[in-house]
Amino acid sequence: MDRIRLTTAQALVKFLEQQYVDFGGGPERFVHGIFTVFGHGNVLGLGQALQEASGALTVYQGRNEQGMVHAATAFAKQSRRRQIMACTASVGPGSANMLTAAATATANQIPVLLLPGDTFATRQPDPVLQQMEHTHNLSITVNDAFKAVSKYWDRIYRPEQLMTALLNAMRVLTDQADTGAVTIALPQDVQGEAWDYPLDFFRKRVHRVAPRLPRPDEISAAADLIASKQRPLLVCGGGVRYADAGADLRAFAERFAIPFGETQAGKSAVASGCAYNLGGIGVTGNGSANSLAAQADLVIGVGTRFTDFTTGSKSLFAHSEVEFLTINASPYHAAKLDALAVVCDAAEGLKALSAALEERGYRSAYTDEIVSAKAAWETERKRLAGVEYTGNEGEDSIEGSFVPEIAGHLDEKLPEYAAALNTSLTQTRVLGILNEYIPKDAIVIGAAGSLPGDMQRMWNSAVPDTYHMEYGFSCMGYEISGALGVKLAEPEREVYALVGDGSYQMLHSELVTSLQENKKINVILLDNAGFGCINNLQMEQGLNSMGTEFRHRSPEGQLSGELMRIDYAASAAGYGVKTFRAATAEQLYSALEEARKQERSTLIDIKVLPKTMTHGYGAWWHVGVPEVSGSEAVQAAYGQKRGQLEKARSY
Ligand SMILES: Cc1ncc(C[n+]2csc(CCOP(=O)(O)OP(=O)(O)O)c2C)c(N)n1
Ligand SMILES: [Mg+2]
Repeated sequence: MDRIRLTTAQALVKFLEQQYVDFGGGPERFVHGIFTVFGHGNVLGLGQALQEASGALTVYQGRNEQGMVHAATAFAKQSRRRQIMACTASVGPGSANMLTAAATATANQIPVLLLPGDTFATRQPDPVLQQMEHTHNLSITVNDAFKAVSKYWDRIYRPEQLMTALLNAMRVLTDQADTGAVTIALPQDVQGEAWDYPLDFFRKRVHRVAPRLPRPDEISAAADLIASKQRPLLVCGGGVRYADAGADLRAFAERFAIPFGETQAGKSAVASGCAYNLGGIGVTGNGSANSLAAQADLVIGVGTRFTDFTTGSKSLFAHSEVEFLTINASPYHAAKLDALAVVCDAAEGLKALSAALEERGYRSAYTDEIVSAKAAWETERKRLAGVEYTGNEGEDSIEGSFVPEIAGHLDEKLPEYAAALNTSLTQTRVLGILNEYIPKDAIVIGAAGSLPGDMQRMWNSAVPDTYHMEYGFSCMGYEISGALGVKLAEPEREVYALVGDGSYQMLHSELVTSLQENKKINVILLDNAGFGCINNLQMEQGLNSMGTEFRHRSPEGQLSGELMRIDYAASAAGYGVKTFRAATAEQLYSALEEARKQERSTLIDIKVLPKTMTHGYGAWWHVGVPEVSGSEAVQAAYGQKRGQLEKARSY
């Protein structure tokens, strides 16, 4: 057998360069590049290997390990999991910094290959710089923490272990049902140790990823179930997008007159304009989708994990005889809600089910409900997009209420907010303007705070695959990092990260990487002076506002002083980002227009009135309300929760 003498790290890079996937359209490179933050744990081993490599992997320089892994995850998500990135961090803190993003990738089932450096396999220098010493078990390192957030985990103590580790890594990274972060920990000495690897290990490998086909008896049972129902409703999940099944779902909905709601991951699989697309469903869904969901006698989940946000903590699907049918590549997710499960690829399942239903001559019993539901939401959406703060004393200064429990206090508070932020813009108006003025084929990215809810409700995706939301983990800090990953995946399109002031403060380091790479991203920052959605949550459940607004400490010692005034535009301008400020609709229009003309990354610092996000629309969310409290408001909230729980399904 021909052999080649390489270090572990050199062998790793050589192998990754040779991995291809074939989803039916011919082989394509699987690993696009590698994000790095070098330190003593990886620069000499993996760093040297990358320097000597053929250059087939593009080497990126990350700024923060969490940020770079989010970027890598967004790249793979936008590539529909058909191309991935690797990420390497040093040891100790550098590796630990990747944990949050590893969890984000795994929660969202997005493949990413993580290569943290590790402490010495020989233990000769122990404790090496940044080593954590566990007196009861010397084999535990910081990297063991990745076991909880990875779909495959390994540590390479000997160079020859790399071969089985990498073959298993590829199995998981290309899995269509059960993928996520793959962590291969690389002790810093082993990275540089050599071995005579069989040459054949480095041959070009094409991983043929075939869609899982449904079994005919499963399809037949599913078609019989649908045929027995009058008012079925589809839930379009992320699996529809990964399977490239948007057109199949649309055809299925149109042929059998079945409306569908979109989850955060599934949104934009089909354009919003489709007559059967009711838009966002669930806790952050819209009133119309949720009202049809409440009346459905069959819920057909396609490629969805049925999270609490989609099911209203299992209370949304309230028809007395509702049953569940699922089409999912993962047997685990397919079995949720005690559904009749068809375990297969979304596109294949929909095609087969369509043929079976046609044989049965099926059509739903809806008459004009779908049209009127869509029209009703469009009216509400337009209202939201138009809401302005007039500032007129004595009259209603704002039209409509946003957060019902707070509406009573809102008029009283608005003048303070308006003065501190020097704005008259509501968040819903900003969303309306953005949706109207940014290019239809631009990609919008979001993750946490109140924006994902507003976007799931209000955003019209005119072009498929233009809505990129990380809501499997809802991880603050994904927005800007993710925008970079999306731009790397789709360099021809404009990308817009919609980010709250809280998320921006938490993590925006990859903005600098976007400048370095000349990959333009647009940051749309909505400054409402706080953790707005969490403030809503605490106040709705009977608590006071505490620790969720950005206020100075008061003379009394509480965080209840003046609202902080932060110039986010100035912060980004320092990096070299082209920045704009907007506190009126006109300023926002012109900032968007100018931002379009820029070649480098931009940021629009938009001041919005707190509490002017969307809220409500008929779905319950089960949260941890205290059972005992001296506050009547908390007691009342607990009573409401008990009442809701009685109506919710328990499994
Ligand atoms: C990493 C991380 N930490 C904490 C949270 C909990 N959390 C969810 S939203 C939120 C506040 C977000 O504030 P901001 O970005 O300003 O958005 P807003 O709600 O004001 O629109 C927090 C702290 C989270 N989702 N992610
Ligand atoms: Mg905020």
